[in-house]
Amino acid sequence: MYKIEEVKTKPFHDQKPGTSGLRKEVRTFQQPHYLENFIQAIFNAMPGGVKNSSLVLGGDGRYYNREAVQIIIKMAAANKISRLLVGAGGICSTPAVSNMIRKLGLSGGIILSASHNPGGPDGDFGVKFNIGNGGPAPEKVTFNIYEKSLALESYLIAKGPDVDIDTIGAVYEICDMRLEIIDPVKDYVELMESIFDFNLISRLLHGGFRMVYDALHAVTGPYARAIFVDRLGAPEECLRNCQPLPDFGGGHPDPNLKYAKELVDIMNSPTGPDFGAASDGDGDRNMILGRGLFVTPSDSVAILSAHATDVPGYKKGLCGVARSMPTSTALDMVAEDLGVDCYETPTGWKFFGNLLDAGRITICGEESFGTGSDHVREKDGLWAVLFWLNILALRGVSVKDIVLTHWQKYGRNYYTRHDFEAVEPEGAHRMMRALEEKLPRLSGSVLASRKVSLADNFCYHDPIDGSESCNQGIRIIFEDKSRIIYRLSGTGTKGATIRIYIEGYTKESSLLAQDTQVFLKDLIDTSRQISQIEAFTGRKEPTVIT
Ligand code: VG1
Ligand code: CO
Repeated sequence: MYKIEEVKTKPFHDQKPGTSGLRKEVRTFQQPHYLENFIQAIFNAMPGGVKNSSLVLGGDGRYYNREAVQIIIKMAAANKISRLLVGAGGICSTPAVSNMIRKLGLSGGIILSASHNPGGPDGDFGVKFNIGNGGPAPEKVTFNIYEKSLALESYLIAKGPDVDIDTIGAVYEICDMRLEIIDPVKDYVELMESIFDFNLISRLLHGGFRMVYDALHAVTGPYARAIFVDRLGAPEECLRNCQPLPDFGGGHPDPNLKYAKELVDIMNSPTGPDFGAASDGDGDRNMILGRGLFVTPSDSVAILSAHATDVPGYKKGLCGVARSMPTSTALDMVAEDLGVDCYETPTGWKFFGNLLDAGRITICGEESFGTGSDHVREKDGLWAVLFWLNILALRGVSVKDIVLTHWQKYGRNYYTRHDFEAVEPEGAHRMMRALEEKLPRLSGSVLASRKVSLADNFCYHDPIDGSESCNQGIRIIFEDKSRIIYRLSGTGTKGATIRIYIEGYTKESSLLAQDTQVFLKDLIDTSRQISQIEAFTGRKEPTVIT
């Protein structure tokens, strides 16, 4: 019924994977051969080759997800992949894919998602490739994929009818490939049960404690229903926007103060719920809110690490922790207190993989609403939510109590990220080059009455495989622990996105409850002056502040 064809093609030159996979506008992916080329490049670059390989495939349900699944099924069969598992409906969250690869010992996985970017015909689409450890392909693999994409002359596809991907348990033979349609939720729920004290959390949710979870119409809806309502017994009303939609209901599936504003408003009401959380398009990010309080992701990873032994899965303590370079140094102080190592990696989850595999770290996180542990090789939104619930259930206190107690002990790292999106790329690159040239003069200088202790362009030396990843962001670190960091995004799809990360630290108890933008005002002003961002880009104010 299926006939393998070799289709002649020409390489596209813009298929270089960014921070996490290839992310482009849907329209770009809809061009003839565009998706096919990238998938063929992945198959050609697969570590270990395609022969006898097994893959899992799923996506966040965004526009073009179903079409892409059909194309990839037929290409996998033609390329002689031996076993392909597809999440029913073409659905699977990023952490669930990671779990599936590990649990079933697969060779890798393909995730169809542009994560937190908007969806729909005018939105974005993306493809991520994960390797056999369950994590995002490391740079040596993504560089190889790119090289293969540039050399492509043809791709293989099995021509034939579309497959019914909606029946869990269905098994097909396509060419010589075994195709299985699987439940994308079940194994993930079992994994969560093996880590957290579900009975304790269930008692909390039955005892007057009110939570609300917002899936932003993205992939975590079915996972949240299975866990919070079906398994833990929370009322249905605790779920918001839990029906996945191809255009995410017109919103950005990005859990932050701007794009999850409805949830933030609910949590800011004096009579609001005790706990609020949200996740992104593909389910790997999380936002945590208490009543009237937003927990910064940098604080969240520090607090979870400090309370790790509250959770059955981490009873033995942590072997080490890690954070991405722009993430605040709140985690470093917890690590010092626990007597474990704290690693600093470039932005992007792929850099945690080696440390996790080598047993050097247990928990890690990024300022961009990503938190995770060695339970999978991706950041994991619902895992972070359950971690918080487990701590709250055990301690019987509020989110605010936990956060204030933490600040009193360690001090507070005020933190904000200013994003300048869709900037004209030429200006953005010139600004970064100018900053780089200024670095030697900045070291040791005094800016707005703070002495600069280090100014450099971050270069990472992987302690496990010795690889080097340079040009990962401009760091300006001051003697009082304040930091200003500049990076260009690797996930934006329109023009360039400049991210400026600003951090200030205090241990003064009278200064612990300030407004973040007010506390950081002089550092924010300094960050604009040093970079001359307005002169280079014409932008005065950021598009998004988190
Ligand atoms: C952004 C975040 C980064 C995160 C990446 C992928 O990358 O800053 O921390 O790992 O998105 O997250 P960039 O290059 O745009 O700054 V996800 O939820 O899109 O997998
Ligand atoms: Co994501």
